[in-house]
Amino acid sequence: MNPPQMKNLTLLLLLLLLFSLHLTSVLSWKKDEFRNCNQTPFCKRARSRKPAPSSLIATDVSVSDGDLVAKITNRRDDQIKPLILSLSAYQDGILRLKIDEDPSSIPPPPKKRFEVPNVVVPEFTSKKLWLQNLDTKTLDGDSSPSSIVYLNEEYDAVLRHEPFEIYVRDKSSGKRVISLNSHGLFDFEQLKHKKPKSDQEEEKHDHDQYQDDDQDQDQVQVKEEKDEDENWAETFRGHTDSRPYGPQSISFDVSFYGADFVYGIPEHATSFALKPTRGPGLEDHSEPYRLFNLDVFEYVNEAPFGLYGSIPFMISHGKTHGTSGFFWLNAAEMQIDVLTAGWDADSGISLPSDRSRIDTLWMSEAGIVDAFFFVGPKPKDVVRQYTSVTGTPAMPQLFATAYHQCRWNYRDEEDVENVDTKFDENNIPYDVLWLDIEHTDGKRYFTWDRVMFPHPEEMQNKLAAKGRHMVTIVDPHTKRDDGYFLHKEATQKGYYVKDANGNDFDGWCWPGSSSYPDTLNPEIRSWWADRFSYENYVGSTPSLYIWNDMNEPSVFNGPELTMPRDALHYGGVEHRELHNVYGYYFHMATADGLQKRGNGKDRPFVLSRAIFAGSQRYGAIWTGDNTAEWEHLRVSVPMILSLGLTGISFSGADVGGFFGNPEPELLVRWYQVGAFYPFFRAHAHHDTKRREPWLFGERNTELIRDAIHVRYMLLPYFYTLFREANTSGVPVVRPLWMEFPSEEATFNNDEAFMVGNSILVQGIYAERAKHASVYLPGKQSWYDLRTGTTYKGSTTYKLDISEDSIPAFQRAGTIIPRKDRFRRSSTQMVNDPYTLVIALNSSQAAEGELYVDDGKSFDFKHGAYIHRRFVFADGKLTSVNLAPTSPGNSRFSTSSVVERIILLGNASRPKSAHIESTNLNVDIELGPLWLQRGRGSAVVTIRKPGVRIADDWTIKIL
Ligand code: NBV
Repeated sequence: MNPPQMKNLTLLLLLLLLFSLHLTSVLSWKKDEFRNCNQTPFCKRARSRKPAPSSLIATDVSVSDGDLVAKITNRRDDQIKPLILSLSAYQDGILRLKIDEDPSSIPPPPKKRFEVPNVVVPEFTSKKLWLQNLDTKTLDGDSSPSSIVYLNEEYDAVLRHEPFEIYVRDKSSGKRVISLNSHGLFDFEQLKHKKPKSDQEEEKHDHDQYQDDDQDQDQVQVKEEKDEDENWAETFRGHTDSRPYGPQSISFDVSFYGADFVYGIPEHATSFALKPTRGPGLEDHSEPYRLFNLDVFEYVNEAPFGLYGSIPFMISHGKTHGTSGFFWLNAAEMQIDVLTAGWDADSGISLPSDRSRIDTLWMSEAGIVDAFFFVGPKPKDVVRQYTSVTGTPAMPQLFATAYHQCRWNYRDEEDVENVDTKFDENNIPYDVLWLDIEHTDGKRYFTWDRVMFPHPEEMQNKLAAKGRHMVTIVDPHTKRDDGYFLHKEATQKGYYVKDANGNDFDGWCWPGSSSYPDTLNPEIRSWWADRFSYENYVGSTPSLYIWNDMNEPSVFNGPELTMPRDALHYGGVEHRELHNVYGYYFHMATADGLQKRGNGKDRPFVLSRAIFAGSQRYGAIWTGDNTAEWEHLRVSVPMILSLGLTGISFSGADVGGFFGNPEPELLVRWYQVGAFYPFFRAHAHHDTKRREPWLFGERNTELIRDAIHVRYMLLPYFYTLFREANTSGVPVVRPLWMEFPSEEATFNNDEAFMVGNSILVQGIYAERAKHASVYLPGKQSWYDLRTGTTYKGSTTYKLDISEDSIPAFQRAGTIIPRKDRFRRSSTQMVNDPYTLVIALNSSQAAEGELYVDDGKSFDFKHGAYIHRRFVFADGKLTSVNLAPTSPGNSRFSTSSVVERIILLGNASRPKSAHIESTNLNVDIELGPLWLQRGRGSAVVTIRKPGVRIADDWTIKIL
């Protein structure tokens, strides 16, 4: 070996050593590696302020371009430059508030603050209600004027001039819904230019002249210098991030009225109803909810620490007002306190006390105020209002709504083939097989390890022949290897994020030294999207889809395992300003790439770990690296509920738990709950034992098969719900109170959840559970999903539990479409006949819907779909068309028929049924509700009515 070779080898060994040391240190979560509020200067500052009447006032209030505009001035300090404010109203009860620095101020701000682009959907702007006249008056009980903005028939918004406050109120009663700055905590740190050292010296000299020469003063001075230094840089665990514009944080208080609980602001592994973080009765060191996208290894339960995604949208719900929401479009680190009653006891502030109120404190490191108030008042109104701003969830392909099998890693082509065959041998359907980072050539994404995966196309085509798909992983960290085409091109084009000195940022991740594409820039996004064309991604085929991991972004040697806050993006944006939205743009560009490739017709499927508000438009998300523990199974439900409430309907947790080896019982229970997750995927860390469904003995295989079968039977129902989410924003999996908004007993229940409006599922989260306590809400009854046994509503039951299944019920008054024949994959079930399960209510009536399209293309956007409403009343079942039939629409049809109709709760015992369109009579028999297990009480079954789901028809029970 020559000396340069020796040197390289030593360097490599050293790096490997460092890397393995680093890995062992991150493989179990250490709180200390992440900042807490006290170690985060803006959070510490904001939390130390006390509530008091605000010294801010709104001046120069006028109407401009359909908005209410004003200046926000500090009446106690005329040295502080006024801020500019605008208030705009949008259709459907939405108020948008913007506050920023004034570009025309003297001196002007050193740069424009970051306003998050491409999150608000373009259609939203057309919903603006143009304000015509200024409506300013002194409201009852006030001493200063307020300006009023019309929102809708029931609600308006009020800008109170002095002290500055904004609130939305119910017009008829005058009662408040949401307010901002009612506790005077609004604070906006304006950008500064760092003064040259000479000026600082001069100031110090001037200052010295007025000081006595005693020791106390010296100490004050040292502290001031330290504070001054802290303004321009911040240090955490040996990392120093420069702050070229000084502190630039924003904070304010928001109050929700008529509220019993607040929810949302994912992603945290916590309860669904957010627990208070500060105020009387809580320990001093309790932390606020942190929104900062981080790669947290082995995260723990019940922690407000930030995980992989951030959605700064909070929803309140309560008996008095109903539901309302507040969304702050801001991508910098955010911290949010939920305050306990009495936290403001000595503030001298008295707010209307006629309604229960929850106060919160919002703090962000940078950006502007761009906030949206949603008036509700029903839960589904709020999600509709929010998704009209950030977009409704994308409509997935049918295959993506079925079961996914993943592992880090399926080793090679033989492994893939074996796993695939075993599913068939064990009669377990699955749709997608996933390949993790090891499938690549040295973690160079868009490449294949040619020894392990020499025939990628052939491998994918074999799966595709059974109607199955493959997903490969593509992460943002790009190996800095001059021989790697992606790196070469990105370097030449200048497409990487830069460090504070303007060089390509170089961080450490799976491939070693890595750089990161700057997908904030639309040009770079378009380039990134083109990487997914079949020509560019060699070895990819039309049945291959993508998984974006580590896009927080994860940087092993960065502060808190992410990118330094002073890294620079397109347009001079500091990483601190956009951190939480980095992964979103990466996800967006990847989804765009899949949409553009080939014939450009197929809907993309991209799973992303990092998320931001609006991620629902680009694909699915999962809750990251959970652990094979019962508590992680339990917390998966509130996590998925929170995501759904904040727009991200297509989400799931790793079934089985990523880290560790689940006991078979836990694995089975996880499959039973996971079968109802919107995104249903099993996944495992490479250090865990293999855990494909057939590896735990015959009985457990049977139980897991059964759980997966439930999902496949219910696919028509799930697909219909995905379409509902796609059109209205209402999530597939919802909290009970979304369906039963006035039932207090449901408000903090996060162990049970609704799948659509018809199915209630109660998870089992404990070992060897023999009983479960289940609350069934509403006035109507519920039917056990498998046995048809009836239970009265508004009652808590203590149910006996077996290993076979978890409690799940169909709500009386609903109709669920199913497909009961089992195939290898969802694709192979496309033409299968349907079963309709009619759960009759006390009036012997029920309703349900079915949505069907080609499961793949965008033709549904041009009307190529079937959308039926099934109505059962007066002994007749009718299928009504819900799809528009305008002549310009493209057509979709299917010859699929209804092969079975099951009636639950029928008062009489009918003999036969008459099909009006064909004038035929068919038999009515007693049959099992749940075919596969052949259990449960026999129920009334209309066999082979043979009506096509595409047609109008009526069936009369005789
Ligand atoms: O790519 C490897 C894993 C992946 O399996 C997992 O799902 C991601 O959340 N990835 C994280 C990186 C390493 C985790 C220890």
